[in-house]
Amino acid sequence: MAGTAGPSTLRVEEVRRFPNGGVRAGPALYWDILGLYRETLAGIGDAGRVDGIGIDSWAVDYGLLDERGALLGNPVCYRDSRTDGVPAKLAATIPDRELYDITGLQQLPFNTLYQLVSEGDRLTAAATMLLIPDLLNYWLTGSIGAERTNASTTQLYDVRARTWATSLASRAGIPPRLLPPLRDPGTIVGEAPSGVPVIAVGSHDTASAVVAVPASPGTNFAYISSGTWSLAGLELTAPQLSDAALAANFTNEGGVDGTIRFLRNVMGLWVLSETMRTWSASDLPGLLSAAAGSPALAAVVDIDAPEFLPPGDMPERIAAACRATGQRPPSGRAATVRCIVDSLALAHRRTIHEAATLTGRSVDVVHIVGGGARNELLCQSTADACGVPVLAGPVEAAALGNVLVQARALGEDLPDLAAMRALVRETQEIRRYEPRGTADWAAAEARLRG
Ligand code: LRH
Repeated sequence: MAGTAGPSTLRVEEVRRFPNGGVRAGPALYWDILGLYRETLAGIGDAGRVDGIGIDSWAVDYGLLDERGALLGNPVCYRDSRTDGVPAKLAATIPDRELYDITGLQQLPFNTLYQLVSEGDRLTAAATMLLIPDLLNYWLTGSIGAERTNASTTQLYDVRARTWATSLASRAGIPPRLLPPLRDPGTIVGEAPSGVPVIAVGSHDTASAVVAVPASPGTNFAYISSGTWSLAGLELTAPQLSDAALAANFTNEGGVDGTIRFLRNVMGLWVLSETMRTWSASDLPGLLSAAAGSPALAAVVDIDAPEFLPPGDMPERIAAACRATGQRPPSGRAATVRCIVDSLALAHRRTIHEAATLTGRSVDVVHIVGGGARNELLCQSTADACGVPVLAGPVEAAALGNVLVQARALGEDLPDLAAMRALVRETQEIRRYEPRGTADWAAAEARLRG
């Protein structure tokens, strides 16, 4: 994406798009990291003259470098099964309560901590671990470091001290030498070969996306960064590490300007994209409009159940989940898509209600940003399920948040998140969905329990 930010302008446009997905080779599911780097370079070329470059990507995944800075093996996709059983095993050494107290992170089997533990002996050859955006930054500039928002997703970062949790790493068998110096969003990483500065942004895509949530000052808002995942929760100024937050499996990820994203990973539109892959279908608008004509809440599943995490035949998994809870599985494509969207909206409702309860806050409006903001059925269903208005947009929130942080680093007058969000509000298309009281979401929630 190429973008412009400030003083009263904000826009991004796509200059290059390429597919990204796991590549299964032998027993493992990898990322094609060199292909991604090649396309990144080509995209930078396509963008023409720019004042800065900032890279954000999905969290948790990494490459290991040897002493010389050469990549040791291909980065593994977090949906790979190599961490199966690792969290339970590690809990015998580091109890969940203690781990949460230090890192504040939601237990997800693919957290970097568990992935590194599953590397075993391979770690002895490694000198450095770089998360995906840090790895691409290193290749572009030669500079090694760990941008803080993404570091906070590793479960190796002390959320209160804002440092690497080195003694925790040692206890888990991870050499602290792997953890590179931390850098803040807005600092200069180095120079690309063209001489353009490479700037650390909120390199965790969700951190960048939440920068661009167009919340008005003084409103009680929740957000959902909706794409492959739905990241649903609240913005706080300090981590919330209570027993109740641990039990509800909420995360405290670090945001731009020291904010905390108190949220849960909800399985997201991944389930729909995998369903379409199973069907070899590509007409998303057609499927969604057929789904809109299919009855609401006919069948719902717990979209957050672990069986929906790995790639595979989602329609079959959905049917099995319906049977297990005494519901008739959806029949046909329209009803299946309706079931996925309704189930996602139900998970949004549950998560936002929990976030409000756990923090003692009220939620008057839910912002949906990211690709899901384009999905009218999902936005309306989320408004209906949550019982509050949904403000949908911008779709390209992560790119906008990325560009805003770069612009500030380059001297644009965007002193804080409020100023950045005001610019998003003034310039981006945002659509409002009012809640309709036409379906019984509480009864649907009860059906999940069988
Ligand atoms: C969204 C995301 C999310 C992480 C997941 C691995 O793209 O970064 O915040 O939990 O990918």
